[in-house]
Amino acid sequence: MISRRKFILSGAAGVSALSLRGRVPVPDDKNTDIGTANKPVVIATWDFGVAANRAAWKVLKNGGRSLDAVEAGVRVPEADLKNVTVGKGGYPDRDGHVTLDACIMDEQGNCGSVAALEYIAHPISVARLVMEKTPHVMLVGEGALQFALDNGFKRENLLTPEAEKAWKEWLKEKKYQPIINIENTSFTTERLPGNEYNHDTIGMLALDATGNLSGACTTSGMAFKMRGRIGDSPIIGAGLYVDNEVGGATATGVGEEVIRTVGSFLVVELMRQGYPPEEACREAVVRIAKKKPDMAKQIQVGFLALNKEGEYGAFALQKGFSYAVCHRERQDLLIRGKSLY
Ligand code: SD4
Repeated sequence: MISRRKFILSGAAGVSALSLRGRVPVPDDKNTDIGTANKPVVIATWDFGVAANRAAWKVLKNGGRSLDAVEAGVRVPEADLKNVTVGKGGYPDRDGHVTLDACIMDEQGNCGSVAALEYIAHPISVARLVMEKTPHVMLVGEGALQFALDNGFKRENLLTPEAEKAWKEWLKEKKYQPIINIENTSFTTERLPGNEYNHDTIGMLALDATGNLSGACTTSGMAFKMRGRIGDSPIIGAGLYVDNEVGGATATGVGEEVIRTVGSFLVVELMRQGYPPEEACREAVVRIAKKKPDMAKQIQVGFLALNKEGEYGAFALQKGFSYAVCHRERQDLLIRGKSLY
């Protein structure tokens, strides 16, 4: 359990002069929830990112590779049975199956992904194996399960009694509609003061001591989703994208809207054009809002980004988005992300 006292709530963590590399003007909005850290640094979505960052930091502080750090980091919420949106203990689909999505990307542009994977508690490690041991990027469903079992992963029941109870409760009305931060529930980690909602996918980005970037993203997806539904989280370019020349980005929230905008790729490309991380995230959020203004007011989407210089930032549609940052000077840093609404 992490003490709330150790959390540092910050709206402008270590603001620095921003290095704009491109010609594209920065949007004139003055949100400056932007931080800079010397490498190594790791950032992750939501309050549970604090505990995940700690595991990643153990790798980074000893000069380890960012890829190893992000895998170790996101395995923490994957193993947390009280976390109902990632890994074992995640809420099932509408038919009662816990199906997990995850992807990982390294500094060389290698990537691996699994989607609709059942019975395996650590989909991120299966995704890494897809990246490293197969000529493919993505395995889904039965094939992903078979690959995991063939490679020594343990088959286990991922539906906890708590998640089953919540599913049976949901069955009474069967309301199939994404509601802002619906996945809120109790967590082992503390929350930001005033942050009622803590949910969703963990997306993590790390810059290691050698200056290499990697990212990971893992989720049980939208609670009580249709059987077969896959969100943005395992889709390279949507839920996660890393370009070692520029930076990385990851997404959380209603994946359909992230896929429609190829959100994480968009954020990275905006950073390539010179946008600082928070402004790049903001622009991606604004694009979603512009396309479907009415819907955008009712759903949550958040982006998180880290560039090659160790500058980081985030932006979301709705209030309540938080992200965790860890580097040499500041560990257990938790930041309330800015939002459009
Ligand atoms: C997804 N972005 O599957 C993930 C998590 C989620 O509401 O559904 N959140 O879309």
